[in-house]
Amino acid sequence: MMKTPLFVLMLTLTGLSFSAHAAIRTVELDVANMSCVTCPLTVKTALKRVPGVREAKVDFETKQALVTFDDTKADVQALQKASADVGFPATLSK
Ligand SMILES: [Cu+2]
Repeated sequence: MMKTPLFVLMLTLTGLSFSAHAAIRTVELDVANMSCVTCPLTVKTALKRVPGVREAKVDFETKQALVTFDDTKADVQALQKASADVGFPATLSK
């Protein structure tokens, strides 16, 4: 009967560390000024350099960026600034 409390404790600790570290969020941005197929690469690189960004997909056809980031380290404003700094102002879609 010693294993049950330990197991419960481990679950509790895992749950706590999750809520403290991982607040993963995905947003869609409308990106302005993308005029050729290499523009999305510039935006993608800029977005991925923002601390906390896990993934960035930038689509030339739809002019949109799909960005997944850790909410405790980055925010939409930081993403917008990174994109604008390389010449592509971005706004939150929808
Ligand atoms: Cu271009």
